[in-house]
Amino acid sequence: MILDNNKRNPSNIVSSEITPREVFENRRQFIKAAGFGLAAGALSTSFLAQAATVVGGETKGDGVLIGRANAKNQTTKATKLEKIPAYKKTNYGSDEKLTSYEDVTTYNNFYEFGTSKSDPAIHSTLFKPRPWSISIEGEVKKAKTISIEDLMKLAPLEERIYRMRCVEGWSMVIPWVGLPLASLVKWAEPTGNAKYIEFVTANDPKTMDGVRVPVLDWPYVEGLRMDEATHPLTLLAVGLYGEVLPNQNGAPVRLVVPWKYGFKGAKSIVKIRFVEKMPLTTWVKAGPSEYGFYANVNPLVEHPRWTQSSEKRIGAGLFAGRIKTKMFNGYDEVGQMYAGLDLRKNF
Ligand SMILES: Nc1nc2c(c(=O)[nH]1)N[C@H]1C(S)=C(S)[C@@H](COP(=O)(O)O)O[C@H]1N2
Ligand SMILES: [Mo]
Repeated sequence: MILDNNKRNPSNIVSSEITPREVFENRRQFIKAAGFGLAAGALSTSFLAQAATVVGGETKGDGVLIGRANAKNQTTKATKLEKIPAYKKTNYGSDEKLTSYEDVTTYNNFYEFGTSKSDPAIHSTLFKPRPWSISIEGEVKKAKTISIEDLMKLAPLEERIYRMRCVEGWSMVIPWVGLPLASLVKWAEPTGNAKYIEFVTANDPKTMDGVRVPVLDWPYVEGLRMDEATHPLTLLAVGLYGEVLPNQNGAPVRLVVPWKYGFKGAKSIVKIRFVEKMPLTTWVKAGPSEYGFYANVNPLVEHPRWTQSSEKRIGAGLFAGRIKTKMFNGYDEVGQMYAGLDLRKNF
């Protein structure tokens, strides 16, 4: 994954942050897609522009796509998002200084909308988070679907202020609104064979320019062990700052697992599968030596290309200096789930 640098361009990602074999595979896939999968007429300007940047062509500024709104005519303030009518406040993180709404909604990782931090806010305007439903499959008594409206009624919505630590070495403090994932798990009625949950996210090339480019193996998939999924800290977020989630933050519903690196927090979930075996997740597939299934925040396990012992708090200011990263991102109560597990091997 990418080191925090707003000005980096996508061509650098390919050369320096994905292993050569993956670059080769991706180029092959891309060439195949361009040659056979898609008729030339189906390629939008922005697809061509983005494809060119990712496959090693010229970057236009900060990887900005051609033929879409740009940062200047599309600010987050322009979008009036619906307030969440009722939710209860909690004590989680009540002593933390919040990251500003502006930073939370304009500095994002959501590669389906592009690989720059600014891309998701700019390029997610065509994405339609409603109507929405999640399909529940696999090791459950009966496969079923649930609408976003019904999901939001499974348990009282609560506001929880959580720290989020990205594997890239930056962090934020975000006031989420959501409900415990445990309440959905209960509603889903998993069978005794369900040992893990797989989360599959939206993959719509019509509204998500980024999925036309094989930087990751789409759709984005994440997973949790059953005890992690039902841990009281694990949240299905449907809002932030008291409003429904902006598209760039994973509307209409995303996972939040505060003791794990941010990439575990799958955005815009469309499918939840209960499974017996550990799911093969997107970042593990992309770089198994760099990203593990557990991905617990751990200052003692260095990323092969950078330190995990400290982090930059977004919005803290130019001279703020880095903060020491805490084991489990400071959520010590989860430690007991990993007793007997070698957290260096199971990183
Ligand atoms: N579907 C999807 N989910 C995703 C990602 C992504 O690229 N696609 N990026 C992840 C990463 S690396 C991080 S740090 C968080 C960022 O969440 P935020 O932009 O809401 O702060 O989302 C995670 N969820
Ligand atoms: Mo991340």
